[in-house]
Amino acid sequence: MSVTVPHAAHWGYFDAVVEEGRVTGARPFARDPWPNPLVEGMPDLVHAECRIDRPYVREGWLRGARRGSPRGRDRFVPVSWDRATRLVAEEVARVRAEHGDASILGGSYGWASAGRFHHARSQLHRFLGLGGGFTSQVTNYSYGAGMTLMPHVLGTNDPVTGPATDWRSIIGNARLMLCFGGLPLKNGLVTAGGGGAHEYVPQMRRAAEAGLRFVNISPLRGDTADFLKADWVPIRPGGDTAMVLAMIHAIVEAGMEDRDFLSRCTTGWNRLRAYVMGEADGVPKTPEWAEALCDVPATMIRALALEAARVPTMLTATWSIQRAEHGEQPWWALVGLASVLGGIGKPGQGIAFGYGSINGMGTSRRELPTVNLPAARNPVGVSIPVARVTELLERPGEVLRYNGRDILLPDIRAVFWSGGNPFHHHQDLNRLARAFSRPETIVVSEPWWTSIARHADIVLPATTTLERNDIASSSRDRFLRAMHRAVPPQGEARNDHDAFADIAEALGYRAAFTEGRDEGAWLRHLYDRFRRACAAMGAAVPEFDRFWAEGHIEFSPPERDFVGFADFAADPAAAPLATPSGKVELYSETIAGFGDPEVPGHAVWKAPREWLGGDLSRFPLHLLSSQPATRLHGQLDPARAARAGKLRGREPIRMHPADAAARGLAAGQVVRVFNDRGAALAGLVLEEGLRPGVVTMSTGAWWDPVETEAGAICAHGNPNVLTQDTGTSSLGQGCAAQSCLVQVEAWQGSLPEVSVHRPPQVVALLGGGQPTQRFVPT
Ligand SMILES: Nc1nc2c(c(=O)[nH]1)N[C@H]1C(S)=C(S)[C@@H](COP(=O)(O)OP(=O)(O)OC[C@H]3O[C@@H](n4cnc5c(=O)[nH]c(N)nc54)[C@H](O)[C@@H]3O)O[C@H]1N2
Ligand SMILES: Nc1nc2c(c(=O)[nH]1)N[C@H]1C(S)=C(S)[C@@H](COP(=O)(O)OP(=O)(O)OC[C@H]3O[C@@H](n4cnc5c(=O)[nH]c(N)nc54)[C@H](O)[C@@H]3O)O[C@H]1N2
Ligand SMILES: [Mo]
Repeated sequence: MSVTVPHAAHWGYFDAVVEEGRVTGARPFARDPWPNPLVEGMPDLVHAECRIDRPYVREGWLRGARRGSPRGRDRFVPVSWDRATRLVAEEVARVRAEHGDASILGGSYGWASAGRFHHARSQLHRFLGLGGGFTSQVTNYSYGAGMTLMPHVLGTNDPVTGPATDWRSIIGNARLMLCFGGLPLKNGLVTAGGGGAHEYVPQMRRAAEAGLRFVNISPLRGDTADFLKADWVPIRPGGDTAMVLAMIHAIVEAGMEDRDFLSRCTTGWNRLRAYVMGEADGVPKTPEWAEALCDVPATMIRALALEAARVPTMLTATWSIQRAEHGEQPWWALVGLASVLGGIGKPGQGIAFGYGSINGMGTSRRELPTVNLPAARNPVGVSIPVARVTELLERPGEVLRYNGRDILLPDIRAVFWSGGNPFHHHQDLNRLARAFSRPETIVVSEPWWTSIARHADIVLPATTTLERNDIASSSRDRFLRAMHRAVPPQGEARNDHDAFADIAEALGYRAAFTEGRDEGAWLRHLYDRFRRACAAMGAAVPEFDRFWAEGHIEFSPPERDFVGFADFAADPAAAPLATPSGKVELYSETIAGFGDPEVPGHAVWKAPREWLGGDLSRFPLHLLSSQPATRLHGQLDPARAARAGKLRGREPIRMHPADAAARGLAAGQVVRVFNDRGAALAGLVLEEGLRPGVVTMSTGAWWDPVETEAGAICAHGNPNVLTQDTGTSSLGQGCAAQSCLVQVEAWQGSLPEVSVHRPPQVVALLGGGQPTQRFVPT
């Protein structure tokens, strides 16, 4: 007997097939125009060998090894839920009493699962917030630099997060779309909060059919779909700012800048112009100047600039190009180019970031509320920019400069992580691991033995999404999804909400945490709030019971195209931007006032430390670590698609055939990718459509450190052992993973086993529930 139940993940809505208490399949949502095959991996996740079957405590921690003890190597001791709950409660109480609330790091960055009630990070924040607060994290890994910059420049992050000028408007009005970083197909498989409709490909197909001309400015030809028939401009990674400044130069030189827009709608054009034309520093930013930096022929830069000045043009850049040293600059320069073209606020023109980064950017959608767990207030006012987590642990008592402020870094004693994996998302993992030896206690809730679970002292086994009821909701999707529980909790796994409710009880605030509701009551409550908010905006939504029975709600798209900044461009005095001047700030007095010569008041060219234009004597290849086609980050790594994508069990590295030939390397071979920060094994794939000198590896292979004759190495191929852990700049302090040089050589040794998809070593239990080994808890 098999039944199907409606459900959802970030990688798409699906119907789970359940047979005899097991999830045996998943069928994509019937209404999805471009269904995501990754949903088929759901059974592999629920019933994975690496599920955490019960609570555990690190053996060394039980013996009293706390601050300074290396994590990630000890065995784990199975404990009961009662004991785990008590240990966590005692630690929270002790650390709060001895060191203060700010000594708990609870930022817990990460994507967790799609359901909005059981969203692990939201549950954790609620639990820690109501208990006295915690040190938190602001911004994100996706566009941390860009989202700090844009409020200064445009007064909003709408062109990054949406709503952004929609595809209908682009298709109907633009003739040219310049795509920095392309519009990679793989990125459109994912919607934060779950998507019922993958509109990414259908929209682009319509654009191609309408005759819109695309230009793919990216080191990788495959960053635009073949059907777009895009011209490929294989730019040097990190060179975008130079190219964009030179396009501005070419347009000004031709006298084609939109003077009306520049004077009505921007401030500081004279400053940016003086810099670009070389009046400020004696270096005109000509296409010839840029060619030497970004390695795009000056003739091509000039031709593209003048074409953009002649025809209605939409500009876009992927989020990844700001995930680099000085990552703020290419985006700021692009706002400058969009202003010079005068397209901001006109139908189908202007600029937005991320049409190529995630499903739903530019999808027509009514502005409606989403379902969300209400956040509890966090009484501790300390937050760090998320990608500075290693520094936080390394430099207590010191100051971190961020966005014009000095943040005094607290001394972190306890770390909580739920629904995120810093050993997936963070850079320079060997350094992160050293920093993770500093706290006294690390508590992690996870369904699987991911690297963050392996670095915990107390491990709480969480249910997977298919073991609970929930609601999926995304601001970038026109559906709302009922997520029905498919199977009971596996092993002793529990919902994060229930685990934190019990810990809150031990600490005396269960009622505040649960508000007296169980899962069912919470879902009705959150849904009713959403329904009322929709009603206030004139949208009728069915009652909960009907929604739940039918499995989803669909909202019809709005009748009118959405054009970002239309009101502002029509009348900047009547609809000013939320910037100090009310206009687009091509020069920002605020940023200039922060006083960092690396980030002056307008977009500038600053050469990165690690890129192909610099010193290549030791590490001559530029490594781009991109989003994986076969996974979402580290999630789904144990599932079928990701496994099938590996070569001899290792993550692929893509390299131009000429670079491989120069090293005597052949396709299919296992290679060692290395620099001074670390080394990883990878399976070699040759790629003609890649700029020579650039190699790419996807993120997400679970970190599997092993000691070999050649030193420590990730046996599996996690690129974050290689990436540099530095802020984009003192302005955004974003993740700069894309500025990374490496070398690649044949792997000569015997192949170490990849064992990270199996549970770690556990101290075995005998019948009575006591560990076989004697240990003395202290
Ligand atoms: N080198 C390099 N690094 C990067 C990037 C890059 O481009 N290059 N990109 C960055 C970006 S943009 C991002 S967004 C980050 C992503 O980084 P993360 O969001 O941290 O990555 P995920 O693997 O999605 O982590 C989510 C974790 O939540 C766990 N989880 C899922 N469901 C539940 C649940 O119900 N309960 C609990 N407790 N846990 C659950 C999963 O097992 C998983 O370990 O990575 C960043 N890192
Ligand atoms: N399948 C899948 N889709 C995903 C995700 C996933 O894990 N899996 N993650 C989602 C998340 S959290 C995010 S934030 C988005 C991220 O979306 P992005 O940040 O846009 O994704 P990336 O793959 O890092 O980069 C896109 C392309 O930019 C190009 N590029 C890199 N550096 C440069 C440069 O210096 N100059 C130029 N011109 N091009 C460059 C690369 O060739 C790359 O293919 O993806 C989302 N979509
Ligand atoms: Mo992201």
